[in-house]
Amino acid sequence: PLSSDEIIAKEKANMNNKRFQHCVRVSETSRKLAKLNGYDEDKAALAGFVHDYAKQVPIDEYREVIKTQDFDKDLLNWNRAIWHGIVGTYFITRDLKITDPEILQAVWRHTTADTEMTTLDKIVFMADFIEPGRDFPGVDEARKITYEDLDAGVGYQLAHTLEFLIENRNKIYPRTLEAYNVWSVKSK
Ligand code: DGI
Ligand code: FE
Ligand code: FE
Ligand code: FE
Repeated sequence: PLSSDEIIAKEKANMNNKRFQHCVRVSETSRKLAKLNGYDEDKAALAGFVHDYAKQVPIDEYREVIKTQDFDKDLLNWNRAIWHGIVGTYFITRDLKITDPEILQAVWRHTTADTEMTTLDKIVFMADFIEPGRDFPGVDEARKITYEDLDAGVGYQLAHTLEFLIENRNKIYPRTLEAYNVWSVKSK
């Protein structure tokens, strides 16, 4: 495996400083959420740190990887917003030599969420949304809810994201909608 210093150097070289600072804050927030939820803090901090590793990979490179590696070819109909988590796992394994399936799954799910989420999946998903650099209407409520109840935070974020996507007439990734039905909808 690579040393922490090597991972930090590679991450820094793969993105602009603004995104690097976001990744540092997601790492710190993931550590905090891990402590609150009885999860391995170092593992959560690493997953949070690398979650956006591939966010600035060129589109052509993504298309090439989706075509040649074992990814659902329907991904070619999507964009970097969806690719950087799912296909980002490929670049994280290739470049950072991280193979821990729990970390890779949390990165995979960090944008779209999923119908079933592990504690680590939820930690990274929520840390990305509430890290201290985030500033949008509702973020303080999101922080309060998430620190009280991680699952409630997931439901809040998915409803918030769906509202945002629909407001802007964006295409909804089906898995995001399925996750919303599980985590955000009140029981009958
Ligand atoms: O990478 P970050 O900006 O830190 O955060 P993120 O990975 O949560 O990405 C958020 C972006 O992804 C935001 O612009 C909304 C977009 N997104 C999330 N779910 C969907 C989506 N975009 C589309 N088109 N469809 C989705 O279902
Ligand atoms: Fe992201
Ligand atoms: Fe997110
Ligand atoms: Fe992020």
